[in-house]
Amino acid sequence: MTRLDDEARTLALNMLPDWKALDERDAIKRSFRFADFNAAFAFMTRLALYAERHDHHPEWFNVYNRVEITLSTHDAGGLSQRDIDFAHFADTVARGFA
Ligand code: H2B
Repeated sequence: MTRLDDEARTLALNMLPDWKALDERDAIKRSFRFADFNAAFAFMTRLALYAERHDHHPEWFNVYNRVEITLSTHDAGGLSQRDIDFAHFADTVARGFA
């Protein structure tokens, strides 16, 4: 897996308006909010199965109904297409809980 170049990165992030690039490193982050912990954990379970299937894992933080996710490809030292794909999957799953 290789890091996205500047043009690919810009194009990809334009399609993920809810995700913000971090200042401190090459990673993107989004916070999700759900009705309650049950919904948040169900969301995390869907993402956990995706992560295992794709061997690509999120950095995340959960408090009750809030899930903060940071995505970066550690092996590549920055953002790769795997992070973009994961972010789209997370957005799609979250929409199912709205
Ligand atoms: N997840 C993320 N986010 N970045 C990686 O580089 C990565 C991963 N590498 N999950 C995988 C696992 C690697 O460590 C294993 C050995 O395939």
